[in-house]
Amino acid sequence: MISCKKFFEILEDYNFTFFTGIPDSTFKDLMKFLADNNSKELKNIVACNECEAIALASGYHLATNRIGIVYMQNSGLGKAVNPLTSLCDPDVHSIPILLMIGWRGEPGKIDAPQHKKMGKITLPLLDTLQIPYSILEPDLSVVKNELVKAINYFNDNKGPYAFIFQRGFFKDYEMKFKQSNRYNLTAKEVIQLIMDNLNHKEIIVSTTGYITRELYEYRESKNKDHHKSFYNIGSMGCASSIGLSIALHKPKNRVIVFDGDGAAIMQMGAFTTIGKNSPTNFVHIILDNEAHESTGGQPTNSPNVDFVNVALASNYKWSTRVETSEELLKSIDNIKNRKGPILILIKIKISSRSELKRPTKNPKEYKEGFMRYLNDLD
Ligand SMILES: Cc1ncc(C[n+]2csc(CCOP(=O)(O)OP(=O)(O)O)c2C)c(N)n1
Repeated sequence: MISCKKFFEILEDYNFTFFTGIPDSTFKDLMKFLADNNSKELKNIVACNECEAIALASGYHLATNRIGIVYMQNSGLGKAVNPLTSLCDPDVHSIPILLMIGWRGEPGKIDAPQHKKMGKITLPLLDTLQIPYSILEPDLSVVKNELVKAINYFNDNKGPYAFIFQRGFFKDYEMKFKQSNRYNLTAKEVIQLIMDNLNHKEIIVSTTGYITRELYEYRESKNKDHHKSFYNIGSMGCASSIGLSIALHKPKNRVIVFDGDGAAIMQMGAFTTIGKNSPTNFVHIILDNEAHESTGGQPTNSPNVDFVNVALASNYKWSTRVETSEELLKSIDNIKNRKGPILILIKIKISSRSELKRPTKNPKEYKEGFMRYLNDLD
């Protein structure tokens, strides 16, 4: 394992001080180090998705003639393919970027099912994209040599170059400034309060990360009726669109989407599709902890986003913000006879529970149970 500080010092020696991306737990300690050291010389912009991160690093290069670093989980490589091929590629504008990619689902290692395919194809995908890469060993002299190789490539080819990181690369970093907020509700309490107050005919879709794991744990502790939820364990940001389409095609049942602020921001355009298609049976619930908690609590842009008015401006029919269990109970009661699309924004605290369970079966089994449930609703 490598110290975050020493790793950063090597990058800094070679003039790499601009970072942007979407966090992956592989980089959680490096992210903490960057947050503690954000300054005029060192800048880290947490982007809304990996496509945007590539664009930000490109703008940085255009403005400064320096090379930016984009960090991402390999799941985000798919999102980045378009700007990598049509913006940065040596066949187009030829913009050098150093990619730092966390290798989830690495073949032969145990990881969650949503990472399996991308884990297998990460290196072949980079080959197809003609992006050279090094799988970094956690050794400072190796890092230095590989960086020199990347710089030589940038000098000759002016295109993206990737460093691949296996899990456990970075040593733990104790953060001086702890990310927190002023809210009291936890994700567990919110899910329990809402689920206990539904009539159980609702169709539930939940977003990737801890929110799905909280819902799964709730269902485990009650009737184990997992078939009433679609656990969207991958495809971050897509839960609301999956829910929208189910709502349009199952108009007699209410669809509740449990979303995260990071996920909602990642695909913020979905608000406009929801508003345009306006299903009356659609309820969008954002559990907003102002952080990407599932990957280590890195901040999102949420403190600057007025989700309630974004929803109304996108043609949702009702929208509210709650901070306490009393307000939440009131709003659950309030929406019983209201037509959607509805947004409930719930401000919650960062309250990670590392012992949270994960869905244990093959995702296909859950999907099949869910489809049978939807089919029987008619
Ligand atoms: C395209 C993509 N990029 C990054 C990730 C890694 N990732 C998984 S969960 C998560 C954070 C989600 O944040 P939010 O929606 O706010 O929910 P929270 O974790 O705070 O509950 C991230 C970045 C991913 N799954 N997919």
